[in-house]
Amino acid sequence: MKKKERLTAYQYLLKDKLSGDKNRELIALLKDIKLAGRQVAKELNSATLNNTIGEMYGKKNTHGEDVKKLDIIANNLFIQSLENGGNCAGIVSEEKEKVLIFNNEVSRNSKYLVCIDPLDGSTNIDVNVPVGTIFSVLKRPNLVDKTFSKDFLQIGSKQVAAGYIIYGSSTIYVLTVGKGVDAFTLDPVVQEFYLSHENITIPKKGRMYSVNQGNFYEFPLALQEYIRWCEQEDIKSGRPYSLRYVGSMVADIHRSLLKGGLFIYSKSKSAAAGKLRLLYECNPMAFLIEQAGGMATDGKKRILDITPKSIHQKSPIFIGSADMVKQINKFLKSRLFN
Ligand code: P6P
Repeated sequence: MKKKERLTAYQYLLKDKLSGDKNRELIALLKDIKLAGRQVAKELNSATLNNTIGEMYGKKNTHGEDVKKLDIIANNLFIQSLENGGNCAGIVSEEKEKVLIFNNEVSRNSKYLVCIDPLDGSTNIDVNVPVGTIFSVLKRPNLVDKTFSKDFLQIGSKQVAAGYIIYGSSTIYVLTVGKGVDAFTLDPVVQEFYLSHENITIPKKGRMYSVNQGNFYEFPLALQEYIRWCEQEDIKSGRPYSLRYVGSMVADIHRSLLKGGLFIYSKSKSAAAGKLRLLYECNPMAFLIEQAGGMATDGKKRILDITPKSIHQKSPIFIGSADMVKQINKFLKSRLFN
């Protein structure tokens, strides 16, 4: 029997989803992201031995969160690969307060912009829990003028590509270019990502909900009611559901994508807009999950319809299996979610 050919991410995209000259620059940009992903995976795998685990000597990021040494290492690797690749005109990064516009001749004329969380969930690195990179690709709205910060403030439905790289027992690059979702697993020997999951669809139903239960009494009453509903026994709907919460968005979303489930990061008494950022966490995950047949809202509207007002703007997010998002939306539409 003919052995199934192993296609690299580049070969797979070139063959079908990004065929044609018009997509050459986007495929090249996605390769630049993969390169940095491979470098970050190597840094993570040797972090304990290289003493790059831990905080950056009390440094805080723009959001007041402790910065890990690997946050900075990952951020620099992605900036270096995207700037030198020449396929991206500028980036918004969780690790940088302001927009970074690339000034070299080639990048300045690129068609694309990238919003990125270089290392999401980095608080988990010290305990060897999967972490990830989350990225979103936008088209520059105006190819004549130079790039400005406002060019990044596009609604999520305008993304041309999005995805994440999960650094776990395997390093897996999960990607959508608006034609479904595919995943590519890193072969650590040849250092290449090969197609491993084609046209992934998220189960319509699921029995796992993912929320930081410790915030329960800070949540709006409507969300408290939904969580209590998940805990009740009801054979017909498969309840009680199971609570699974890694504390790393990429890991919780990856499980939901493959097994079905609902990931929740809500607003609360101490976080009026939740914690996760729209441009480089909520939007890319919402684009990818919708492409896999799931849904993503902020409790009132579709994440991809939100007009961003600032580059680090936060949003509540309820994302995952379509039936589970529809179910929680019934609870959240009540006046008890205001
Ligand atoms: P909490 C990691 O810090 C992160 O940004 C996401 O990856 C994760 O889903 C969330 O924060 C966890 O936040 O408040 O539950 O610890």
